Amino acid sequence: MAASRKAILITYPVEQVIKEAVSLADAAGYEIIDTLTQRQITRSRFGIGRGKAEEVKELVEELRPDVIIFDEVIKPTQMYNLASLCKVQIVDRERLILEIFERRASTTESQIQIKLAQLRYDMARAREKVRLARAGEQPGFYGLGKYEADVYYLDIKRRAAVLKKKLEREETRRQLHRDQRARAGLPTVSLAGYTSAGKTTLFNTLTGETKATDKHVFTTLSTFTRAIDLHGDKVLLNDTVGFISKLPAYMIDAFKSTLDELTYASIVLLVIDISEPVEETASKYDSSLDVINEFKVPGTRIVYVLNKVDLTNPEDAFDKAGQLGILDSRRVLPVSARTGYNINQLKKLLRSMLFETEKVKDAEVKERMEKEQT
Ligand SMILES: Nc1nc2c(ncn2[C@@H]2O[C@H](COP(=O)(O)OP(=O)(O)OP(=O)(O)O)[C@@H](O)[C@H]2O)c(=O)[nH]1
Ligand SMILES: [Mg+2]
Repeated sequence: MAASRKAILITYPVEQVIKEAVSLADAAGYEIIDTLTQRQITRSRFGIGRGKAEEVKELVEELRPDVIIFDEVIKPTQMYNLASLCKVQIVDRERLILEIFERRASTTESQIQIKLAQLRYDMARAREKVRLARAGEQPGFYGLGKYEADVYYLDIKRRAAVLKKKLEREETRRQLHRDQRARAGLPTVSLAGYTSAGKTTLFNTLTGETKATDKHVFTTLSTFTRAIDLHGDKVLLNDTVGFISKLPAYMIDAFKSTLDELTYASIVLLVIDISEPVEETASKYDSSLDVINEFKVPGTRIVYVLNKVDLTNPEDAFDKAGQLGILDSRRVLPVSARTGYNINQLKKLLRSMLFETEKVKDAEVKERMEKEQT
């Protein structure tokens, strides 16, 4: 394996935020050799304050990193200013996520999606970057100075349009598959949730597959579908791409066709890592809901899977779920995808939601009638 590139990380002084940034950097193939934190990292000139920027500059001279990872979405001017002060390339949060996707994308569709997302990232910054590069090139801006801003912008736009067409063809193909499945009459259950929540592990446990799972973020970048047997009735189970906080809208857009499965699913299993401290679980849960809402999944179709309960216990899991505000729902279940704890319960719950609604309604009516009679 290639030696990892060295990076200095700039992020917020919050443990979980640092942890996630390091994990992202790791997944993109960077080794963090030092971390600087500041409460505000979206300030005017450098993103960080002047004093902090000088501190970074000194660290760069001392440690000679390949890049600075800036764990926020910053403006081209801020990136340019920091790059020219420190004489090293800046990789912001979006760029970092794009780099991970680029390394991981293995299917044609995800490769087109990632290229398109990269072009959208460049497009939003094209004019500004060319203007800055013409004023004097800096790391990360090399070669742009020779362009006319509009020519560069239009070139990116044209390439993006070509990719969009290709992606539409892939989407049509996917739609055909979906139609075939619909004709087969099988309901679909889709897994969703924050990256590393354990979706693929649960997928493997339920299907007997051996799809790759990993502690790294963004292990899964394309959708898989397999049939599973719910004590006699068949359903299709979908594994999907994980979510992450501060995922820009265009990136969700780029993966829209993959995540579209959520819109068509009869049930969405929202997988939540319940073993983490509740603040962490809560912020990931919020980010997940944001994405799920994008796809207009009604609340009644969501099952909350409190995963990794083997690392804690069911009481703690329910307590945390309560703090997230999802306790009163009947569709909450602590499970362990790893040990298999409550997996049968999960299957029963799915079965009852998908196939026994009528029976349940009948039973309810019967019960009410009996009550009325007494
Ligand atoms: N202890 C424990 N670990 C688990 C459980 N489920 C998953 N994991 C671990 O959590 C990590 C992430 O699991 P994945 O299944 O790859 O997570 P994912 O949600 O598919 O992640 P992405 O594909 O990146 O979105 C792996 O190291 C798994 O072994 C569980 O129930 N208990
Ligand atoms: Mg996965």
